[in-house]
Amino acid sequence: MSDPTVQPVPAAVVEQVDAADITLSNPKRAVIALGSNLGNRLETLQGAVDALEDTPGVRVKAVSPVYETEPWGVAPGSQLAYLNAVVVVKTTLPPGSLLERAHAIEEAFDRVREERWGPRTIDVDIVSYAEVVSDDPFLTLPHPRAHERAFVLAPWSDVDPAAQLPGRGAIAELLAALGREGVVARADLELRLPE
Ligand code: A4P
Ligand code: MG
Repeated sequence: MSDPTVQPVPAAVVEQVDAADITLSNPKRAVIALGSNLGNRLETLQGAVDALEDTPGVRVKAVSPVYETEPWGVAPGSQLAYLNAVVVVKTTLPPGSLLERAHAIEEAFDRVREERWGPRTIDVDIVSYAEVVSDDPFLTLPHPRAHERAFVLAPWSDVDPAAQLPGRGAIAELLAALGREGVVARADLELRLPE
């Protein structure tokens, strides 16, 4: 027999706990890398910046210059050039919720995942989140390849020259060691910081 003094909780009161609703009380700084090599690349990058700013719990603090970059990790000539940029945000979302939002933005821009490092309308990667270091494959922090990518480090150093990549050191030094081959500033293209 069930205890008649224990009232069942009406369904309406059972709160849906959505990961994206969980917020932290003190905002954290996160660095997000954007890349596009399909479709209207600049428009898509701007759309991603705007979508980040439209996210509850996310404020875009800085948007980097735009770079045109040779595709990394694929045979030369097999893919179109990328436009890459970096966005610095302050966020009350925990890292997992920020990644969910990144994936939702990719889906909104019809990102198709067919092959690893395949061409894409938009890639939204989390480069770093505060000082968090994690080897979780779902969200590795900092991004496991950021330190070896001038297309991430160059735009990042434009908006935050003194930045450190947790566990890897000063980004200025990482970039100096890598060089900027295949990574060219497109001063004629500009991303707007949302108002
Ligand atoms: N994941 C783990 N850690 C992270 C993180 N810090 N940020 C997981 C974002 N995602 C992270 O990613 C695969 C899985 O990685 C996700 O499900 C997520 O849970 P994906 O975006 O689905 O696939 P992908 O991007 O093709 O794979 P990957 O390995 O993330 O590729 P990369 O390293 O992002 O490289 N060349 C130039 N010039 N410019 C570019 O922007 N980008 C890539 C993609 C290749 N070559 C490029 C560029
Ligand atoms: Mg990715």
